Amino acid sequence: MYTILENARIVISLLKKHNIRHIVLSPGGSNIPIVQAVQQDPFFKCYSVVDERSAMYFAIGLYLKTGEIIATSCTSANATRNYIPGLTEAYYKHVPILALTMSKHPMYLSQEYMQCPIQTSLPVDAIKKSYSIPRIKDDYDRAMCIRIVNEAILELNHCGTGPVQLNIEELDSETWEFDKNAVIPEVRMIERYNNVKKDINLKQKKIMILIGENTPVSDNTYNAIEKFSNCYDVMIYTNHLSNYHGKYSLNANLLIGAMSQEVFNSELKPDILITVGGITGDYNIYKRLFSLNKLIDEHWRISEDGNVVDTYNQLTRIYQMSIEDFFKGWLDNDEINDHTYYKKWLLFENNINRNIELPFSNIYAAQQLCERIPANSYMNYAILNSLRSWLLFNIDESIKCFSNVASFGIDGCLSTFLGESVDTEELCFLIIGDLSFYYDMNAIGIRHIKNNVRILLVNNNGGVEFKLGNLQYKTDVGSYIAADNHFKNAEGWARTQGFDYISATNKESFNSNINSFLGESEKPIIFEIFTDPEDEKRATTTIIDKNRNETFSEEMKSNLKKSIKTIMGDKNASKIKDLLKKKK
Ligand SMILES: Cc1ncc(C[n+]2csc(CCOP(=O)(O)OP(=O)(O)O)c2C)c(N)n1
Repeated sequence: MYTILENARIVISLLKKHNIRHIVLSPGGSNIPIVQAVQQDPFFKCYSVVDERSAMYFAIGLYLKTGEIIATSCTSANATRNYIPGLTEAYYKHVPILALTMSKHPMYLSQEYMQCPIQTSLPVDAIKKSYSIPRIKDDYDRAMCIRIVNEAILELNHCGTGPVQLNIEELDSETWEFDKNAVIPEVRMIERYNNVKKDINLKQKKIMILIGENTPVSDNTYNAIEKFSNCYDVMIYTNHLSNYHGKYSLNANLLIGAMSQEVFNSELKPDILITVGGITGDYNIYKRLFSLNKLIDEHWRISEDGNVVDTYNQLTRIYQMSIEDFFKGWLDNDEINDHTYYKKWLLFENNINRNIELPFSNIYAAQQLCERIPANSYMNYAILNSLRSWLLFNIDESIKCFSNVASFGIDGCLSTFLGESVDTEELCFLIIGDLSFYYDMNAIGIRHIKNNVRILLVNNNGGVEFKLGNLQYKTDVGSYIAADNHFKNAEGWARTQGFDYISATNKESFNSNINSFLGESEKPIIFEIFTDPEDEKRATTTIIDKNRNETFSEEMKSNLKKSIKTIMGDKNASKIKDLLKKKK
C-alpha cells in the first residue's frame, strides 16, 4: 500500500535507483506519503529526529561518517524553516543532502490558509538549487516530475557537492490517503558521466547522432565524429544549422517531415540517440523523437555544461565532457563495413523528390536559389517559416548557416545577420518575412553594413506562419494574429539607407532578378518578393504530400497493394494504378 500521490511515489522510486538509502525523518502530517513508503521498505535506513534543526545537523553528521548522500523529510509550514541553520552549514561544508519538503497546492499561497508559508524560499546560501514537483494530472506532469526528480538528485554532486531542496506539492485531502493497489513506479533514471566507460556494446546498436545548432566544429572534433562513425552503424542527422557535413551525415528534414511516425518507428528509429550542439530549430525531427512513452533505448546528451536537458523525454545519460573527448572515448580498433542503418536512411532519402512544380512562395525561392548560393557564403534564416522552408532543400557544404533558434524571436534576425556580415568579404544572405524585417528595420541604418549583404525579404502580408494550418477556419487570423496589412514595401527605406532594391511579384520577375541578387554589387541589396499566403500554404502541402508516398516502407507499400486488390479486385486496382501514374 502506498500514497495516492504519484509524484511522491516517483521520488521514492528514484531515491532507490540512485541508491540514496539513509533518510532522516521528522514527524508531521504533510510528509506522511514519504514516511509511510520508506518505513516499510527494507532498502531504506530510517532515522527519526523530532526537531528539524537537529534533523538537518544529524544528517550532516551521518554524511561525514558514511560519505553517502543523505535524504531528509519534514512536514510543511514552519518545519522547512527549521532546516535552514543545518542547510547553511551543509551548504558551506559542501554536504550533499537532499531535503525533501512538502507544500500545499499553490492556489493556497498567501490566502490565510493553514500551514502555508512559502516552502521554496530558502536562502541562496542554504541550498545549491531548489526544485519543486507538481501533483500529477497528466502525462506531461509525469514526464516533468521524472526529469525534475532526476535532476535534483544529480545536482547533489554536479560541479561540486552540496544540499538541494526537492519540494513535493500535494493537497491536504490527499495527504493521508493510500491505495492498496498503488506501486512504486518503474521510472527512467538519468545518470551523469564525466568519462566514457564502455559498458554497452555499441556494435549491435543503430545509432543516431543529432547535431543541433552549431558553429562549425574544430577539425579535431570533426575527425573524432568521423572515426566514431567508421566504427559503429551511425546515421548523423543534420540540418543547415548543424554546419556539419560528414561521411554519414544526412539533411533529412524533408524526409522526416513527409514520413509517418509509424514508418519512422518501424524503419528508422535509432536504438541510441546521441545529441550534441544546441537547439535544432527543427520541428520535423522533434516530432519524431519526442514521446511520452519509451521510444528509444537510450538518449545520451553530450555537453560540457552537464545540464539535465531532456528534449525528447527519453534522456538516460548526460556525458559532461567535450564532444571530441566523448567520441574519442568510444573509439574502437575495428571499423565496420556494413553500415546497414545508415544505408536504410539513404534508401528513403534517395526517393525524395525536391524537383517539383511549386507556386511562387518562400519555398519556391528556396528551391530556385538553394543550389545557386555561391560557395563559402554565409546564410541566416529568420525563425520558423523562413528556416523551415529552406531546411527542406540542400545547400553547398561550404556555406555556413545560422538562425536565432535559441530564443526564437522575430525581433533580432536582421541585426544578428548584419553582425555576421561585417566580419567577412564573402556574400551573406538573409531570408526573412515581412513582420520580422520591419520589426528590426532600423538595423539597415547601421553604419558598418557592406556591399556583401543580400536580403531576401518575403513579403507575404503578415505572419504566414499562422495561416499554414487550419486556424483560419476557426477564427479570424489576419486582423490580429498574423497582423496583415501593416507593411507595404521596403523600397523607400532601403534606398534611403543606400541599398539597391529589386522586387518580384511572380516567378518570371523573380527568376529574371536572381543573377543581380547573387552577383557582385557596389551596394548591399534588398530583394523583396511579394507572395500570396495561399500560395505559401500550397507550396508547403505540395512538397510534403508529393513526398509522402516515397516514405512508405516497402512492407507498407505491399500491404497497401494487397488490401486495395482485396477490396477492389485486380482489374480495378490496375485501373487506379494507371490513373495515378498519369497524374504523376
Ligand atoms: C519578438 C517576437 N514577437 C512575436 C513572435 C511570434 N511570432 C512568431 S512567427 C511570427 C510571424 C512572423 O512573420 P513574418 O516575419 O512575416 O514571417 P512569415 O511567417 O510570414 O514567413 C510571429 C509574430 C516572436 N517569435 N518573437
